[in-house]
Amino acid sequence: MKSSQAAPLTRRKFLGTVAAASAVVSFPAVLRGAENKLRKPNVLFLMADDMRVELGCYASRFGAKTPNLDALAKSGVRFDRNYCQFPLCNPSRASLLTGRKPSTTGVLGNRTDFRKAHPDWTTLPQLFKENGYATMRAGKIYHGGIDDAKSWGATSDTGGPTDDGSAPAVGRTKKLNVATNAIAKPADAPAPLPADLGRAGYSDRIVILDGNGEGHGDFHATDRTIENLRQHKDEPFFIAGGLIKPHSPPTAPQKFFDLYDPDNIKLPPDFAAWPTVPPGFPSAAIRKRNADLFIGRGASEAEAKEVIRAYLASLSWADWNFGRIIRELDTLGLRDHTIIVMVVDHGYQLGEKGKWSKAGSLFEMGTRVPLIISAPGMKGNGQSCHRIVESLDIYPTVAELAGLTPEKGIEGTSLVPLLKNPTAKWDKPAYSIWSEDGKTVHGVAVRTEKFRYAEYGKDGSNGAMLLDPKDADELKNFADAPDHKSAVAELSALTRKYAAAYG
Ligand SMILES: [Ca+2]
Repeated sequence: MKSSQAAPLTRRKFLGTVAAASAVVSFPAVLRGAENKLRKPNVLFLMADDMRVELGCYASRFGAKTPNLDALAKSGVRFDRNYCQFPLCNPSRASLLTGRKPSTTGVLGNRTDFRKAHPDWTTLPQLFKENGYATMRAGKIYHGGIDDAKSWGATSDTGGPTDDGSAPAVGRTKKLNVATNAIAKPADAPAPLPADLGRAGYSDRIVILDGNGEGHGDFHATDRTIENLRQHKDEPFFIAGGLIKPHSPPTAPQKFFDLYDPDNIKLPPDFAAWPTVPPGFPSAAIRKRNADLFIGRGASEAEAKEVIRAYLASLSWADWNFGRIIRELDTLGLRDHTIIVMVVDHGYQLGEKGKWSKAGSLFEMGTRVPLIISAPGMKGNGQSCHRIVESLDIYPTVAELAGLTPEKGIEGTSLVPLLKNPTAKWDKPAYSIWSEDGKTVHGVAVRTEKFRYAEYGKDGSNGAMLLDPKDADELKNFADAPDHKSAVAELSALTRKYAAAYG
């Protein structure tokens, strides 16, 4: 049902088009209520940056307060085991928005623009644009500095900044106590990379915003998304709102800091002052350099608690901004014919194994990401889904919900069967990869119902790790355990098959 008319349609023209085509258009029955007979479902696409599975509705280990996303989860299906394809912004976002694996996009680093190699691909928002929708974004959807003009319509307003933290913020900056930090540097600690040092200026500070954060780009991106909803409420839309929080530096108004007491924060059992490869794990499993926080320096326990508290404040402020957008959707009376998708680019380690970043993490905390899909009328709404799914699956899911047919080459699998029945049979592992240099694959991980397994180097030449989800803190590597031999053989074959696509 691809329309040849790329420009956004006025409501009148749109209704006429749909009426003429109604004989062949078939939307999911649940989205075809009497009053919306001729109305295509809208999409509200919400995205956060570096927001690991730490929401209240995901049983946050630190007790994060996220009432708005918790309420959204209750209205839809919360995917408990959704995995990103790459623990870094640009490769993950390029994969998710094009519906292709990183091996297919060729985007393995933060500087590669997928569009240069693939001018003819149709991205998820572009699919909607080409089917008569008004498509627009505010804030960070693609990676900072890399946007895609083909995805967004003529009426797009880019809204807030897309950068990762250098945007001016109105408020106070609290420098962490670097000068008196007495944490000794391990002899084998490598020097920070120049690119990481460039971010060190904001990696050792916490930003306390004035008021409700009105001076910050995320507040503006939220306002712009609300404005976009108001302006386009009478036509079918795909409106994307992206926040750059809780990406470093941790940033929030004071009242969000007040929600948490650092003295009540219990550090992870494998917390360490510096990135530390746990005994029995391959050295490739943990990069010895931090790339987001504590760059080039150790973390004292007091600092670690202060930063975790600030991350939680930042996360709660992001939740508050998402809440403003969702409330506006309700005020406009659009909820009943709007599919809401909330997703994150990748996970994060908050001091586990001494790591303060996502980069290189093929652990659960680096690759597991929140995913909430609230689509009107789905039988699974209000439930959580424990099946293994991938962010790659979002493209075909949203397309199917709107009755649109994706182009050939999309590699994900629609999750609509799980939205209807979250316990439906499902047997599809999730894969994530890591590249140090943006060119070569250095690690491939697979997640099945029973295990998480990763191999480093070609054919595992730099080691392997087998994690048992029952070991929630991922403290033990079972890769060499005699009683796990057959599982390792099976999982190794899966990662090597997956890696073969990279040559
Ligand atoms: Ca990110």
